[in-house]
Amino acid sequence: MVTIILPTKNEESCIGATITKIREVCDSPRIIVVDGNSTDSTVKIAEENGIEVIYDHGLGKGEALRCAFDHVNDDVIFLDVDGTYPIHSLPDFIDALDTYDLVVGERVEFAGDALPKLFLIGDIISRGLFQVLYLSRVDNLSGLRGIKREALEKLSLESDDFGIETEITAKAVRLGLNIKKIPIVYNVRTGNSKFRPIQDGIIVLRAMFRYRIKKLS
Ligand SMILES: Nc1nc2c(ncn2[C@@H]2O[C@H](COP(=O)(O)OP(=O)(O)OP(=O)(O)O)[C@@H](O)[C@H]2O)c(=O)[nH]1
Ligand SMILES: [Mg+2]
Repeated sequence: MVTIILPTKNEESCIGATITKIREVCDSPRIIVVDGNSTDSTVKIAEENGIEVIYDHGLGKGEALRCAFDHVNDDVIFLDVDGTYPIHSLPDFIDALDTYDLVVGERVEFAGDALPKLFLIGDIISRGLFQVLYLSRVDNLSGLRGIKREALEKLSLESDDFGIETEITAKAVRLGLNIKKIPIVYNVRTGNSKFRPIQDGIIVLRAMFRYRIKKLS
């Protein structure tokens, strides 16, 4: 069984459409929203759509995802609700979780202006550095992933912030987990980004080095 986890913070412009699209392509999916105390109608729209909503403790996307991982006992898939990730590919992620520990939506194409120049440069640096440090080519920032429950236990995640995807990727590589990359197109975002290029860029870099040297049990 797989639970689809949707982290949200003020995403009223896209949460409804995302839920509808997931239901169109997945057979009776279990979906939960983990919300970061949105001040708009995000939670209301999710609940009107019959979705269970839980809340993080205000520390960031990483903490939100960890709350959701703890809340369920299933394998998990998580993705941004902002329209950037291809929902039609979710069945491939669900299938891949039969065989793989970690399934990563590898962003191989950026549609239109999906990533502004500064973000694109940051993304190239991040992926290049990850490859140098971990000798592995995986999209360490992709926000569309599936993780098997047993793998989640092994990862012992601790990031509160936007370092979470890098932590997952780094630990999965170092622990020798079975990783499947599914090529995806990254689309233009609906609504406002929560990613702050400088602060969050530094957080990602810190995670990259921390999980290179940290002793893993
Ligand atoms: N629960 C919760 N969700 C968050 C928090 N911060 C961001 N999110 C959600 O996590 C997802 C990723 O945030 P984004 O703002 O899309 O960040 P990003 O994908 O790096 O940046 P873009 O490329 O601009 O989309 C979105 O669905 C957000 O609503 C938070 O503190 N708590
Ligand atoms: Mg996003």
